[in-house]
Amino acid sequence: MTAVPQERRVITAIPGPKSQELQARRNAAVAAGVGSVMPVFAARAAGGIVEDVDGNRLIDFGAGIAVTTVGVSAEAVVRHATAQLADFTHTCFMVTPYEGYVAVAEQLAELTPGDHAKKSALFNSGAEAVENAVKIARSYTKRQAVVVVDHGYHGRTNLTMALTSKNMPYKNGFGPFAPEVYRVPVAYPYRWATGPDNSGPEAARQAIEQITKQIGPENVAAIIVEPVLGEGGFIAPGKGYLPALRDFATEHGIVFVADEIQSGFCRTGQWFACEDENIVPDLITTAKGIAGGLPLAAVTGRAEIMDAAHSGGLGGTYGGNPVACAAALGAIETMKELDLPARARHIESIMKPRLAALAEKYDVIGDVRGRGAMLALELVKDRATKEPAPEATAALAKACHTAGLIVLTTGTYNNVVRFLPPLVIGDDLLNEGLDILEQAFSEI
Ligand code: PLZ
Repeated sequence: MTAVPQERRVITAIPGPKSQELQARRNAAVAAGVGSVMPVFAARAAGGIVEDVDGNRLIDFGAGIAVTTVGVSAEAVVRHATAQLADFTHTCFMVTPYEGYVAVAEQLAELTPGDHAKKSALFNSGAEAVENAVKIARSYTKRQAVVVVDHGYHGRTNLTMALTSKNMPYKNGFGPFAPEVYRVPVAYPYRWATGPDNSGPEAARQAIEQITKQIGPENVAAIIVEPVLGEGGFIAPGKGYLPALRDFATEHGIVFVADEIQSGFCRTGQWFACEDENIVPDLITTAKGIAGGLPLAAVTGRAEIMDAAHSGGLGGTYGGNPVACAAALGAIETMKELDLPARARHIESIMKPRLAALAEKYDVIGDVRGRGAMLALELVKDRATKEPAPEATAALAKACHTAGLIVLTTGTYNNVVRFLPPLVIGDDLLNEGLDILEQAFSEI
C-alpha cells in the first residue's frame, strides 16, 4: 500500500493550480462527452484518502463508484496482480486458458447465493456482463423479451442503454435502441403513493400484470433487476417485491437476473444484496468491487442456463484478463479475511444514526435510506409534495468537494446524495466526512 497519510488535508483551493492545468490539457484532448464529478486530478490514494496533484487529501465517500471496496491498493490485490504481471499479462482465455480465470469462477460459484451447480463467464465491464446475461437467457429460453424496471441502470452500451431507464445523460440522442425491452414499475418506498409498506406487493402486482397483459410471460427470456437500485437513487425495493418477481419468473420459466454490479461484493452488509430477502437468482451479474479496481465482470448462474449458449458463443479478447483475475482473487481473499460484510454493517451503524440526525435538523432531507455502506439522502424542496431538489443536491455536493470530501450524487431526479466509502476506511475519517457533510448542510 502506498503510504498516504489517512488524514484530510486541504492546502489549496479545490481544484488547485495543478489540477486546473491538467483540466485545461484534458479539455483540449479528451472528448467532452466523458464527464467527471470533480475537476480534481488524483496523484495517489490509499485506504479512505485520495491525494490530488496539488497535495490535497480528500476523504473518499465514493470508492470510484463502488469499486474499491477493499481499498485502492489492498495488499493482497497488489501482491497477486504484481505476481501475475511478472508471469504474463495476456494470452487470451479463448486461445490458451489459465488457472486464474477458473479460480475466479470457482470463487463466484462458492460466494453467490444458492447451492445449485453454478458456472461463470468473465468479461471486462458491468455493461458487458449484463449484455451477456441477456444473450445467455435468450439462448436458454429461446425467447426474446427482456423485462427491466423503472429507475433501473445497466450500462452505456447499446443494449444496456435500452435496459437503462434514465434519458439524460445516458441515452439522449444515442438511439435507436435495441428492441424487445420492456419496463415495469418498481417498488420505490419513499415515492409510493399509498405508502412505503404497500410498495412491495402493489408494485409487484402491477409489474406482473403488465408482463402478463402486454408481453406474455411465455415470450419473456429474462427479468433483470438491481436488488438495490444504484444510479436510480439507492432504492431498496419495498419488501415483497423481489420475492414476488422471483416466484413469477420461476412459474413461467423466465430467467431471473440480479444485477449486483453496484450492490454486490459486501457493499450492503451481505456478500450480495439479494440475500436480504433470500432471493436466489438464476443469473447474477457482478463487476466493480470484484477486482479491487481492475476491470473485471462476470455472469454467474445455474450451470444448465450458463451452458445454453453454443461453444464459442461467449467471449471477448480481454474477458477475464489474467491480471484482473489475480486482482479479484486478492480482493476476495481480503473480503474474507477482513470480514468486509461485517465491516459494511459497522459503517452503517456509524453513518445511519448521524444521517438520521441530520434529517431531524434539515427539512431538505426527505429520506434517509440504504443498507451497509450503500447509503443515501434524498433531497426535496418540500416534504409534503416530495418535489425533488436537484439544485440543493448539486450545491451540497459542491460544498463537500470544496471542503475535501468526495461524495457522489445519483437518482432519476438528480436529488440523491450517495455514500459509498471503501469498506476499509477508518472510523475517524468516516466521522470527519460526516462532520463535513453536516457543515455543508448548514451552508446551503
Ligand atoms: N449495472 C447496477 O451500477 C455501473 C455507472 C457510472 P460498467 N454503474 C456506474 C456511469 O455513469 O457510467 C453499473 C451499475 C449496474 C451495470 C453497470 C455498468 O457497469 O462497468 O460501468 O459498464
